[in-house]
Amino acid sequence: MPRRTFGVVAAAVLLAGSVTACGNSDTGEGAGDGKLVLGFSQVGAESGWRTANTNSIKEAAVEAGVELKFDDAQQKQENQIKAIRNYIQQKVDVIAFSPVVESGWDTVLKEAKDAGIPVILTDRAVDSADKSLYKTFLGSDFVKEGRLSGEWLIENKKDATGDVNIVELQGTTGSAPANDRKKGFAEAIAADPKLKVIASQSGDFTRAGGKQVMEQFLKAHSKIDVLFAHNDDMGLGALEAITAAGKVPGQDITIITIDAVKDGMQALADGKFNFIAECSPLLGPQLMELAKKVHAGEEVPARIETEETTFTQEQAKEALPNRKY
Ligand code: GYE
Repeated sequence: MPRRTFGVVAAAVLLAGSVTACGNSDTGEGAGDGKLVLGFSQVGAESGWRTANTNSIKEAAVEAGVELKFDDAQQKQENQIKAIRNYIQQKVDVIAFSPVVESGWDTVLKEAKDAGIPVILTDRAVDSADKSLYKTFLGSDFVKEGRLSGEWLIENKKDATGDVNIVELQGTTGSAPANDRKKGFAEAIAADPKLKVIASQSGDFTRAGGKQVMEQFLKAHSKIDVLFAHNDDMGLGALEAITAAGKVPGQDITIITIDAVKDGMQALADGKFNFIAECSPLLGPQLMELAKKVHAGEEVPARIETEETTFTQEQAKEALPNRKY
């Protein structure tokens, strides 16, 4: 269902704008058959979100007639740097990547720039001070996702008496979504002093990580009222730990997650989760359009954000039958 619209208005206007020039068509090995060659370095396959994101990019490339070179970095920055250097050597037309962590990209981005290959950041941001090292960022407002989660919790616990003890499962250490979701959530719950984060640790965005860290939390703390997990998969892993500890997820412990992939939405509809802030992985079509634009030398907005919503248990029940990923 095309129920989602993307992007800021400016972005939409620019993306819909007409192509004015054919650009530097002499770049890239694939230029022979006229196809744009896009080298994409993916973070890994750590979550349901990531799988949906990879599928979206692969499908959109086929549809857009783009020749995609794809590399899975298995959550390792060194692998991403290697892949990007490979793409530079192969003289691809455009490089896109989803940086596993925010820091440490300046050198390789400078190499791409010196080679005249435009770079698009997809999904996750970098902290480079030199913004000329990449053309644009396409992805979500992670701070907002954290804030919406915190605001829902304030409302949900407004009548609670005494401290509300929260444990937090962070995403990959140093990644933009982990940093920003933590920040947005903390800022929001600061408005209610009874909401207290008593433990916060990384579960690396995986089910196994979520389960293992939640087991530790449950051992160390006898009173846990809320779990805030930075993605569905860690929340799903934590469900096993919570059930094994003899507690009822969604009732004894209020669970908030981010993403809204199918398995997460199912857990929400089943009453095991209590709230999800959505993060859309369907970035493929916009990425292909942007790749064509930057290759043609056109101006693109510096930042293009996906539009997202939130889900309660009732809303999840309604949305689930049409959920594609
Ligand atoms: O939330 C998580 C994935 O970068 C937005 O990465 C993405 C995050 C997503 O592993 O499930």
